[in-house]
Amino acid sequence: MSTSLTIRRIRARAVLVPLTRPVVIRISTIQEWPLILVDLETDQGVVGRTYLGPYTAKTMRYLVPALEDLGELLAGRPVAPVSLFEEARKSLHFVGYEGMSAIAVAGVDMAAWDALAQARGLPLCTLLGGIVGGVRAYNSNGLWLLEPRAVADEAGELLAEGGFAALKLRLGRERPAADLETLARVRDVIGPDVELMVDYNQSLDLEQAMRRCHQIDDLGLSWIEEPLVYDDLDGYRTLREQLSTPLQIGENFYGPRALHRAIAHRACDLVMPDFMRIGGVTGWLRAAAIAGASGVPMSTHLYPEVGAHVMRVTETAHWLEWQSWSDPVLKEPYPVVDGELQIPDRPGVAMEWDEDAVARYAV
Ligand code: SMN
Ligand code: MG
Repeated sequence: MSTSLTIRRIRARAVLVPLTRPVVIRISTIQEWPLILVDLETDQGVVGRTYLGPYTAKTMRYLVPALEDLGELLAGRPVAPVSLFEEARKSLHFVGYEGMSAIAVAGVDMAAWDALAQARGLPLCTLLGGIVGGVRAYNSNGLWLLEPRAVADEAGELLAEGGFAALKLRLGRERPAADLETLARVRDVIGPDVELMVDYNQSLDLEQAMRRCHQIDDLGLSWIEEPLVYDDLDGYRTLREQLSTPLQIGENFYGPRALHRAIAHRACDLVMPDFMRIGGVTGWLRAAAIAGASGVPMSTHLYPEVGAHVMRVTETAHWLEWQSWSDPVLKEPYPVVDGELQIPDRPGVAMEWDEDAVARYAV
């Protein structure tokens, strides 16, 4: 049976949502989280929804018109996500399909998958061949580059937020000793059994990374994420050969081929694509096939709702990154129970906007 759903237009709205715990990393501090709310309207009344979180408020000025332009291009087309993905991407070949182009296409893709699943009356993971359920998650809501004592206190709070068994800590302070003190204090608070990941957010050069990663290599960490600038695959490979802790990268992969390149280059042990960069659900499924065939564990980056659905059908599914940053604009945020994000048994990805909140945070 062919789909009877056709695209009418794409509506994109920018909001700035206040963060309970501001993001503090070496390269910036973020107090309010920018979100573009994407509504893919169909002629049949179904509305596919997703959001994009492009890190800076100003970026939204370029992405909103790009999304609306794609809506004009695709108006009248059937809601067939893979075909839409190809057409949207090809329309941007000349400008290149990384960066803003890729992010806009990912937004269309995620909204299209949501619309299709809604129209079929199935949760997205069911449409993809999986079963609704929980997905093991780590709490990534905090533990930024604050003073060591404050970070340790926060670690206790974060564990209690949803019965979590894993947390991610940010590293890369000016003084390596302050990072080490933070790790020791956090471990004291959480005990030996909680899994701990660390993220340097690309803040080190190779020489610093060698020194600083060796200092933490025997702490039983679950992974060390992005110590180097994201595209230095040679550096990552060198580092990986020296470390026993798994090296994690992927939030900056633009498209499945970037993931393939990193794995083929032996630059990492683990991968964690971001939905707006890997190419939404379509890009994720293609990347997951490569990670699966290579035996590389795959985790999500941001986008916990759509992330939960695709993790249920990902061969090497590892950890879901959980943040509650979009919760303020959602009517019914996904619950966390015993450290697992629970997929609701509702059609699509089931994200309806809380329109009062959207009006409050509109920019
Ligand atoms: C991150 C995510 C969002 C904002 C800043 C940093 C981080 C992560 O790299 O992996 O969670
Ligand atoms: Mg990261």
